[in-house]
Amino acid sequence: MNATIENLADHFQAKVDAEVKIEPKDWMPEKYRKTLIRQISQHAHSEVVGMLPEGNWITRAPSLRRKAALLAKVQDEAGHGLYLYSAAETLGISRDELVDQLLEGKAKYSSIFNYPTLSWADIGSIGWLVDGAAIMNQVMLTRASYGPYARAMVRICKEESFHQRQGYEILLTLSKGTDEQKAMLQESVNRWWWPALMMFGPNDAESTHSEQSMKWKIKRKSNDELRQQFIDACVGQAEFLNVTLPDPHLKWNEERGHFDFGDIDWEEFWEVVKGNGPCNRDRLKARRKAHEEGAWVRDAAMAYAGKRVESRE
Ligand code: FAQ
Repeated sequence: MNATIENLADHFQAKVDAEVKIEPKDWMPEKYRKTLIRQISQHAHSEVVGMLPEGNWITRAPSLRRKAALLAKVQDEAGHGLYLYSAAETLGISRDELVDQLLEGKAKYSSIFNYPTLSWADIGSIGWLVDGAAIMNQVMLTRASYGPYARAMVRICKEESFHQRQGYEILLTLSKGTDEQKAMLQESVNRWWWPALMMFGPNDAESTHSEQSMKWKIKRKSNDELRQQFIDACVGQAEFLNVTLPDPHLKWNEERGHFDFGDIDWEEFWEVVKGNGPCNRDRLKARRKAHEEGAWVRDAAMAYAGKRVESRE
């Protein structure tokens, strides 16, 4: 690093340490820019791909009220994707490039969305556990050092909180229902619990980016810290639902002041991340199809935008 870059880097870190937000036109280390593009775009892709498992149940929601809420939730996820793509674009990459990376299978998105939704209870479990895990992770991101990302996350977190409640309420209704409904609830929680814990990413010792991202105040808490917080919060919520979390090792540890829990199947996690989960291929196929079938909408929008520019000239 030459002297000037070193000065700039020191100044940048001092700003981060002093909690001054970094804005798009400010100088930033190239690795900070790249880390943000990576994380924000993975997050945007997750929101967009995340519409698929739930979208699968819109036509089969058990009542008009449930259908309206689910439809609104899925639309919210599309909105989150859009705010996040916009935040990533402020870092000097275009949305087209980001979307291409997803469609070509080069970009990651959250492992959780590669699991199927097999019953109506899964819509409740996604709200409770998947949105619950997402909020646990994302509240810290409302204080991320990069201004456009932090500001996008404020609204996203508010909406995710509503999503979490609508999911929990679905499960609460099932928990007071027939034996069949209670069994459906338990079966669904059995399937979603471990994948939800994987959402927080690898253990701290295996996490390649955490240390630097925490120094840059992109992340404020480590993967393991957040996972533990999530588990601690879920145990009481599960009791209230009268449901058993599928982990025989789950036990309060007085000394640690936290619940101990069993081993996560990291082999499964990495297989899903590598593209070999139960639905990876279907998810990308569905996104590619949507992109191709939406080409005329993009063309029409661009033609209209072109006309407006022409008429102003
Ligand atoms: N899945 O070094 P770390 C939602 C990758 S949104 C796939 O620990 P980092 C809303 C990671 O990218 C859910 N890959 O990485 C919703 C890295 O690979 P790379 C998404 C994962 O970035 C609800 C490698 O492993 N949320 O649910 C996963 O410091 C319902 C090493 O990992 C966000 O994206 C994973 N689970 O920490 C929507 C939040 N975990 O890039 C619809 C923002 C790790 O070097 C319905 N992101 N990897 O090739 C973050 O907070 C972070 O990026 C972490 C990972 C915590 C996900």
